[in-house]
Amino acid sequence: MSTRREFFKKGILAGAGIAMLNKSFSNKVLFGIPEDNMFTLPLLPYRYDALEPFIDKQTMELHHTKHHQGYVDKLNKALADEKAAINFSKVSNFRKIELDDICKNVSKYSVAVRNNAGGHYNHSMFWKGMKPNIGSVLSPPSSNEPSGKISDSIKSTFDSFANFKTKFSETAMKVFGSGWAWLVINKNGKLEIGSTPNQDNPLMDVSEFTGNPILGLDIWEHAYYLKYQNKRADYVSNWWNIVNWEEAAKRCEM
Ligand code: MN3
Repeated sequence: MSTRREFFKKGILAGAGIAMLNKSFSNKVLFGIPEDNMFTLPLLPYRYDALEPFIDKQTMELHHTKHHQGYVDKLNKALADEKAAINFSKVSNFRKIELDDICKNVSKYSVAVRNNAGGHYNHSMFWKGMKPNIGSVLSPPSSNEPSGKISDSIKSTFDSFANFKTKFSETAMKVFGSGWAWLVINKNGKLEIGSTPNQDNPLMDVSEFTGNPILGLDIWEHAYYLKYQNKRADYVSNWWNIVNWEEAAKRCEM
């Protein structure tokens, strides 16, 4: 029997076992079983001071080592709690859950999983969605505009890159309290701008705004308050200098 079929068969047997053990349980997470401490903090693809002067080193370090680490730790704990609640001990490891799967099926999980899976997904994407743009002594940082297919899509959807930036920035400014601004590919295959509250994201089955995330901007005060205080507009306009358009273009192809 092929490994794949064996794997699949084990999955079915394990699933049946769970169903027998937990007849009264509401079938949460039955599509997959969390492993202990399965999620870890990803390394940044650049140094903490690499996004200066647009995002300062101290903000980056705290944001990554405290905030993002916190989401990872709490996600692992929340998944372990769900696992304990449905007595998964005999059937562990039959399928590794991917972070995307959790987001897409997040209505089946606890609020703690929703908040922290979102926090982990959103920040992992946020770091990769930025890159250094230091310019040089003689020239200011480059204008940092996309090129190729993603640039064409932006122009055909929003008329111009400038219009797109204005619309995205307005959306970011309108987020009340904490949340995220997004560029996604929606279910019609079109680029669309929107926002989500808290650590929700457009992959989530509970989200009003849905799509495949291409770019995400963290609008929580912890993302900018040390450097920008209450001036969110300055944070947003400076962020355009460090958007990683190559990464965004890659995500369009996924
Ligand atoms: Mn954050």
